[in-house]
Amino acid sequence: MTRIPLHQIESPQVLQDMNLQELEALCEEMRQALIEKVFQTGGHLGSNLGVVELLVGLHSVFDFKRDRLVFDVSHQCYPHKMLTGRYAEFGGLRQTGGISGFCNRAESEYDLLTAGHAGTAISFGHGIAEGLRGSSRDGEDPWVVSFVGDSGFASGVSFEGLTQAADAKARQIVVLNDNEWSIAKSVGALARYLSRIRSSRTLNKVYERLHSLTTKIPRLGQRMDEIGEVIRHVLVPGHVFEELGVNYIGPLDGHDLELVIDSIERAKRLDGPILLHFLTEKGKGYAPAANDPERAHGVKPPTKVPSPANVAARAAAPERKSFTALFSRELLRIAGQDDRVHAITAGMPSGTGLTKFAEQFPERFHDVGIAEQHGVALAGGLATAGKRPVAAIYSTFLQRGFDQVFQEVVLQGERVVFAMDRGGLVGQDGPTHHGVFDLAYLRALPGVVLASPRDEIDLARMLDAGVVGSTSWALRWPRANAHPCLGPEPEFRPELTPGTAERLRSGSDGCVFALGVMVEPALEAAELLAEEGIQLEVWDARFCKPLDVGALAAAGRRHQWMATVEEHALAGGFGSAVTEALADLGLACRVSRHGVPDLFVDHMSSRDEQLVFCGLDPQSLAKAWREMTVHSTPAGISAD
Ligand SMILES: Cc1ncc(C[n+]2csc(CCOP(=O)(O)OP(=O)(O)O)c2C)c(N)n1
Repeated sequence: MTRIPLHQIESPQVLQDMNLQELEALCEEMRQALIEKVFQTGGHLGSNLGVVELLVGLHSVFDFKRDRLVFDVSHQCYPHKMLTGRYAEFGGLRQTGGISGFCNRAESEYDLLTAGHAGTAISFGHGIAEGLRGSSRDGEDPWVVSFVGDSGFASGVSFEGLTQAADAKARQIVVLNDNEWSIAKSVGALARYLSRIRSSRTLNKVYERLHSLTTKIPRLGQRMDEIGEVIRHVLVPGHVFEELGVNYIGPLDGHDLELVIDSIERAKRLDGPILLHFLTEKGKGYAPAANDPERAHGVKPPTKVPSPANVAARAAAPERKSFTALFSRELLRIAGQDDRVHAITAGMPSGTGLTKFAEQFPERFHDVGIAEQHGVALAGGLATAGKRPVAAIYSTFLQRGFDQVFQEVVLQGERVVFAMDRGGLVGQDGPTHHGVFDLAYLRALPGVVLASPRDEIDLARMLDAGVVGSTSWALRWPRANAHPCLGPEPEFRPELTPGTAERLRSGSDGCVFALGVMVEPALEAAELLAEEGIQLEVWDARFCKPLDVGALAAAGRRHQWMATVEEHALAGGFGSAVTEALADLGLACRVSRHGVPDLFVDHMSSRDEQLVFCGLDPQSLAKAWREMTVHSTPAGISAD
């Protein structure tokens, strides 16, 4: 048949009728398309370039309407999206209203798990395999393929899934995409073990070729599966996995399409579970990515040419650095003064701002890989041994380590600083990555201090205070640039004693308590209203826990209405804490809470758009507060 070009592929089933040459040509076309498209919109490049042959191979062997495919993290699912009818939508990748950069159930029946957090594809896949056991009319249970990177594979939950799948003899294939990279280089003993196996690739290649040839000879093929295993054991070192009861095939060149297809076919003939170990090159086919896989993990969207008005506004405004860069700088300063300070990352040294720390203080730096649970427990242990650990974990990923925050840290009365970057809306990554639940899940823990800086100055001060704090501190900041100095210079700011807010503006028409970077739009909204004669009092709450109950009580008595502003879910967040406190005080002040509504906010082209969607921009806040003021009457004051 003549090869169907990529843009005409509406269903992956057409791959089953293509011959090897056609499939190889398709891979080439897909690789070029990936480079072209991802540079237009931004997105994950390196991992996707590395898995083209694996996904073409899988879709040409399996019909994933009958069988099932589950991605781990799923940032490497672009080739899968291209093959499952979404090629034409790549112009809108990660943009408002466009397709997601991750698998998304709402987009396609081929996306089974709306994923973004690593380590779960084997467990989730195992659940599907168990759920489908005995479901097929033809007596053959469907296969479930879990597609996992080497770093996600090394996370604890992957092994929890694998050991159970082995016990249950699940009809499950784990495709291990081993490119030796997480976002940074993969770490840990398992990575070393995989690299030992990797060194046997030449011997294994000889075996695979032999095997591939013999399977083409009728009758010998079946036998070869059996004798092959014996030969392979002689050629290739023993494998931990087989001892666990998992059939292991590999290591295999994941860019040799013929080999990829043959080995998937072979896996189908074995009993599950099977681990198919492929070696791939992150960034394959794009030299700059292959030469620097960490940088090519994600590609930024092209910067738009700013309008002349924006250029002028930017030149007039003080320069802003990212919170990540500022945290990086301040932690280096503090660690230079206090050698008890250790830093922990869960596989994300650059994203969390710890690259320089790792260079400068290697003996005090701990990259635990995608293992937040372990990382937090480790922090508890370090604190017990007299250190001052700073666990730099994105808000969304700290969810994984919540139980360790509870038991190994807070219950022990240990002092750990949690530095939660991406505490807020994240723009293009979308719902799996928004850090909008941390206040809710940490607020319930007795004794934790929850703080959020409004600007560069308070970031440094909060970090200083947290590191010498008498309890654990959790600091949150969003994916944003920090105002260099919002409000008074540091020497005129009140001490950062937990449970104290700072008043930044006076007014008698209503009172606003904002947290973290939301102080800025709150002040801007207040300025907009001041032009109309409405004067608002504005506070930087600084702490979500403990709250400044004294300031709240006084404000609740003085004002007709109050408002809270947070870049966090309204359910259980800062506004909830404030209304609880007012209720405890017996104050029935009207409170308007502004934050992320009770839904999963879609990915959008930018965080700013999401803030507008949530009504967290100055104009929306001003509109809400204008209405509050207009509808409030002195008689409406219900305080005692
Ligand atoms: C629980 C969790 N922690 C951290 C991350 C951040 N993260 C996204 S991709 C990635 C690296 C994934 O590496 P690997 O699993 O080897 O897949 P590859 O990109 O190499 O294909 C990390 C650490 C995450 N997605 N989930």
